[in-house]
Amino acid sequence: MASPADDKPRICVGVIAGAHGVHGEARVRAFTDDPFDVAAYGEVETEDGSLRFSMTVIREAKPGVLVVALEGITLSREQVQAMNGTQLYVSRDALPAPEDEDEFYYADLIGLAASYPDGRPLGTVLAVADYGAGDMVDIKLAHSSKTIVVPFTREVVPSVDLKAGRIVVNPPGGLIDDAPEGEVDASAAKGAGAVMTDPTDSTAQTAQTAQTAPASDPPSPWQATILTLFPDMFPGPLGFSLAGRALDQQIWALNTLNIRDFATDKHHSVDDTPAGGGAGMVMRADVVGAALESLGYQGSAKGETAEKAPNPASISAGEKAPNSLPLNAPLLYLSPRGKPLSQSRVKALATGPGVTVLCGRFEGLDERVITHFGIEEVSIGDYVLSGGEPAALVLLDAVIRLLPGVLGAPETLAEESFEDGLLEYPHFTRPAQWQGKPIPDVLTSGHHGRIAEWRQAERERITKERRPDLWRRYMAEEQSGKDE
Ligand code: 6GU
Repeated sequence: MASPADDKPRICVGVIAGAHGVHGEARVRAFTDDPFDVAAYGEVETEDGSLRFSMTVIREAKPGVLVVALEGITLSREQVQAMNGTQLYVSRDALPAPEDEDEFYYADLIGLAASYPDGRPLGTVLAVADYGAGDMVDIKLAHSSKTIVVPFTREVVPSVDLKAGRIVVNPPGGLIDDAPEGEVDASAAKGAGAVMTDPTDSTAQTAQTAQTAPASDPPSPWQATILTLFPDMFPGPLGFSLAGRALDQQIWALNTLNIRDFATDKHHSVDDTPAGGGAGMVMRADVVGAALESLGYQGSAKGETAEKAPNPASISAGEKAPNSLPLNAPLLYLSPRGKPLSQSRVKALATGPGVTVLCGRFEGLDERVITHFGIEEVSIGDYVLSGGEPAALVLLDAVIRLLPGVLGAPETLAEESFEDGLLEYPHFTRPAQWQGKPIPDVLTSGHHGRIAEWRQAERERITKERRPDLWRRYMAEEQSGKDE
């Protein structure tokens, strides 16, 4: 995709990953081979070209994520936060030529004509991306509206000729006839990776440097907005494994707001002693209220459900808030007093636009904030944590794994605990004997019917033993099912 100003290809070198400090510095996740190079190619611009600035790297916050000062532009912390998820592009011309003649920038491949080995036209390269299993090429077929995705391997893409503007593609058998309309969608390509290595002796390739502009607008990420006194606790464990990959792939986006930034006195105090006396401190209504209002939440004097509106104050005219908060994202306050979190609530959150989570600290939050904004209180169990942040991480983890594209095999979701009111059956794998203990015979019998029966019986036994509450509900539902 070209910048609005001209048709020159651009490379995405990084993405804003949140605000840092109080002076409008930003965290940037770098896509460059060496993360520090994210600032090395001169000015960057946003996808729509509306903002341009250069950056100075202050330090690396964690691997691949840099704290940068934005040069030639003055943004408040809130404005930087509102840009969370914004991709930063440089002109293709600003980047050095790939070192190896077998390497290509993704941007150089987009738009090339693809043909079969015998010269018949196949289509046009729409996008190139690494979805996690090596570089893949999206090709819009010449004689249909369909798109196919093929691996960028020597076997499938035996030749790339940039000068001639052509690649040769040997589509794996069955791919073209079988691809149902719309199923293979280039919009899933978020424009990953820029330098790809043409395979020589291996079949898979490595994406090495920056990213190209997306071939089409990616779906907007599921938006997690966290109000906390400890923004550095996020993404924490959610930066790893499945959730971390999904964050990189922009399946979800994280925006943290430091509640302390909304304190108005010179000590930046966020809490005070409880009215009526007693131990501990209470989070102040004015400070937390200002933080929520900065996001566009508008309270109601009667304490009805909070309404959500974009916050015009957070973004100046002419700027785009690419990750502006999703309207109607539910507003939750995590506290041990809340309604217990359930898998069905988690599922409902996963199908929505995102969630805004207020993390409590100290003894609690001034009750007027809860009623004014109509906040839903949620607990993650009957024990007390020192603050809502670990609970927020738990809640987000539970939701993120359900977002489309995060788990490899959705069928594993169907059989897991709570899905139908029963806990999961026990699992076994090799070795067949361990510490004198065998794997139950039925599981190695190959008899699918008997295996399914055994697993169901085990689920019932374990649920009855460990969770009489779930067992009673399960039995009641079985009974009412029979009565219908
Ligand atoms: Cl959400 N917060 C705190 N502080 N403690 C908890 C909790 C939440 N859920 C269970 N215990």
